[in-house]
Amino acid sequence: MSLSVLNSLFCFVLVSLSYTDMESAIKTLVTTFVKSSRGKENLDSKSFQKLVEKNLSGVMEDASNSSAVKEMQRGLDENSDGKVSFEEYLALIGYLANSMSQRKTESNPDSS
Ligand SMILES: [Ca+2]
Repeated sequence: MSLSVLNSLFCFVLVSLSYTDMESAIKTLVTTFVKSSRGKENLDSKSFQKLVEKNLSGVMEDASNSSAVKEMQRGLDENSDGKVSFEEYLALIGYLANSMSQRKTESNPDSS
């Protein structure tokens, strides 16, 4: 698939008025980051703490423990700039998605 085809598909996604569950989930991931960073490219420590506490307390035990969240932020900070970029944030989402899918597999041994 050429880049121009991908671009026109992506434009279609952006103007679509109704989303599937998966599209809504992706949109939520993006808007949550953009809102938390107030449109900037990176989340500072405080914004990251708020994002985690407000949005991930159902899947992360330590979501409201500020030193645990800080430790996690250090683990995500690939370029060591003390901030969380969109890519670093996606690494956290990927990690959470992966552990959710592992839990699902464990609780559903017949499906293997
Ligand atoms: Ca960083």
